[in-house]
Amino acid sequence: MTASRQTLTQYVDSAWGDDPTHEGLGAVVTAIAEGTRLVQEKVQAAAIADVLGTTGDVNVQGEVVQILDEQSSDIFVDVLSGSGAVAAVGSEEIAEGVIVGDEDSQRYVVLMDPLDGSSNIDVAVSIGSIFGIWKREPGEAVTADSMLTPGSKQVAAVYAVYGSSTVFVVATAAGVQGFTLDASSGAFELTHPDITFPAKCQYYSVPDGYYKNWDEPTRSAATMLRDGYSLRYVGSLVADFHRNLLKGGIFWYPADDKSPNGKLRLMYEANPLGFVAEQAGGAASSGRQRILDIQPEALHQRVPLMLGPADVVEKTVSILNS
Ligand code: P6P
Repeated sequence: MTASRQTLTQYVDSAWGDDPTHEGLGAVVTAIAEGTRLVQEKVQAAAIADVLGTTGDVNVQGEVVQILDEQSSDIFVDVLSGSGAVAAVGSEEIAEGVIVGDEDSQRYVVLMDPLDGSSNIDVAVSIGSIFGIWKREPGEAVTADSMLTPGSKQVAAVYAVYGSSTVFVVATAAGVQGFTLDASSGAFELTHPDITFPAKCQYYSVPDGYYKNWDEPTRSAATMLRDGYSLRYVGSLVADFHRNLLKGGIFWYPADDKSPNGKLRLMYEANPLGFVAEQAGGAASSGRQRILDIQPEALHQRVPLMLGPADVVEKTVSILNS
C-alpha cells in the first residue's frame, strides 16, 4: 500500500503558508492547477468534442491558431484573474498583456504559453502549458512594462504536460517539485519530489531537419551532441524538456538562416523553463548568454534556446562560440 502522498494543496500550505514573502503565491499556483485540470479535460476530449483543428485565425506570432490554443488561453486568463493575487497576465495567444488590477493583494505577473505544441493535438502527441511568475513591487504601477522583467527576477515557474499522465511541475528557489493528477480524486499528488537533472546525460533533442539552414558552428555543436547522445525529439517543447529533466538530456532549438532569433519565445517559454532548469541544477542559454539575464524588449520576442545539464550546455555553448 503506497503511503499517502502530499497533495499540491498540502504542499502549497506547508511550503508557503506561513511565509509572508510568498503571500498569494499559493493562490496563483492553485489557480494554474485548476486551469490545468480544465484544459486537460478539453485536450483529452478534443477529437470527440470536435475542437481539433484551427480557428482559421493567425495569432500575433503569425501562426495558425488551434481551437484549443484560444480556449486554453481563455481558461487560464479566467482562473488567474479570479485568483485575487494576479495583477497582469501575458499570453502567447494575446497581442498585448491583460491588466487585471493593481490592488496590493494582486502581487504577481504571470506570463504563459497556455498550450505549447498544439500542432501535435491532432495526432494525440503530448503537449503542455508553461508559466513564468514574477512578483510586483508594492505600489508599482501595472503596465505593459510589468511584463518585461528579466527571467532572473522570477519567483516561480510552472509547467504542465498533458501526456500519458497529467504532470504539474512547480519550481521556486527552494527546488523543483513534480505532481501527477489523480483523475479519480482530481488532486495533484507529489510523485516527483526535489527533481534534479541526473548526473548522466543520455539524450539530445534538436530539430535536425534544419541542419541545412545552420551555420558551421551550429552544425559542429549539433554533431558533437549526435556523436555523444541518443536523439529524442517529440516536437513538443514541454514533453521534450520534461523527459530530459527526468532522464538526463539537453534540448536545443538553435537560430538558423530563416529564424535568426530562433523560434521559441523568451518571456513565456525560455524564461520559465530556464528557471526550472537552473533550480534543477542545470543551465539555460541562448548560445550567447544565460537566458535569465536577457533584458526583454518585447512580450513575444524569440530566442534560441538550450536547456539541460550544466556541463553539456557549457560544452555546446563552447563549440558554438569557438
Ligand atoms: P519544429 C511547437 O510548435 C513548438 O513551439 C515547441 O513546442 C517545439 O519545441 C517546437 O515548436 C518544434 O518546432 O520547428 O521542430 O516543429
